Amino acid sequence: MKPAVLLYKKIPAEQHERLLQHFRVYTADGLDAASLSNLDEILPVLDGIIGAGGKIDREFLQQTPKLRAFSSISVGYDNFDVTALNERRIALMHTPSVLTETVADNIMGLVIASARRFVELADGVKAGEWQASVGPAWFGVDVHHKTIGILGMGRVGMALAQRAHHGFGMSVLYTGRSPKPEADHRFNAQHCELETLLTESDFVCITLPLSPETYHLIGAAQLVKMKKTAVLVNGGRGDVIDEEALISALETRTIFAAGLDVFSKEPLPVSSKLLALPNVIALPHIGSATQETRNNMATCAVDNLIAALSGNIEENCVNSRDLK
Ligand code: 8YV
Repeated sequence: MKPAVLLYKKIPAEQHERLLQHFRVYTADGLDAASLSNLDEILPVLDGIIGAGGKIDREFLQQTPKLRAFSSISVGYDNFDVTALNERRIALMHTPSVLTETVADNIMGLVIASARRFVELADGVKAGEWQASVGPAWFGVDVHHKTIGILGMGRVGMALAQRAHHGFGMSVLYTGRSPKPEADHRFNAQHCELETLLTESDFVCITLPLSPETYHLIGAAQLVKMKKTAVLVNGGRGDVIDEEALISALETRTIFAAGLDVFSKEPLPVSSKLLALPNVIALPHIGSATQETRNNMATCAVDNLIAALSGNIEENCVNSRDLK
């Protein structure tokens, strides 16, 4: 009998078809409490699960005693209790690489849009406020030849540095446990302490995953070190920033602006104070949300599930070392 899998996110028909060729496929619309209550009889028979989002903790895993592989249609895996997965020897697969360039495009877009105030000024035009040639009240700040500070010089950080340095002539600073010779060589990038990056950068861009080490890495004490003209961009995870501290810093113009694709709570509640601030661009977590990239992520995640359930966890497995 084919292994049983649960698909809890819509994927392109071609990829759904591939799952059907290999597995008995059950479907659900998400993994929230309401969807889970319909899955009582399915969870205990599952060999694999594929989808994105949801909280996968010990309590969830208790309901899936046969589970061998979880294929997340994402690169981030902060919603998983990896220790609990390891204890149960469940492989956690993810989709790095395929979204790198698209996420970097989005972050660079936020850099430009925040610096040049695209959203605020376009809203002004729509509201009939463009009555004369633009003066200082609508001026932005330059991007080209400024300094970009990248928190997290991983795949996305490298792709962002490529755009910033070679496209916009920017100087690149970055933090991280150790220097990355490839970044230094390709982008003349400089590895530095967080404090130096904050004080010297015109654009501070977060590409970090969420972990106990990165939780609220940017709070009031860090924001106050940034230049008054600086822009903070977050394309990693919302909780890397202390959102309350950021709101205060934007209200008091401690920094110039923020471009945010990710938030502490998603979807961002309409009551969030961030939405009342003119110097904030808030996007609905669209870093990887292009047709091509979401297609590639679904393909990669299906490949990953097929591989993992046939015992191959060489590629794209978060916890392969722990399972050896
Ligand atoms: C999406 C992301 O939120 O991959 C990630 O970690 O943050 C984004 O690409 C996710 O893939 C949802 O489908």
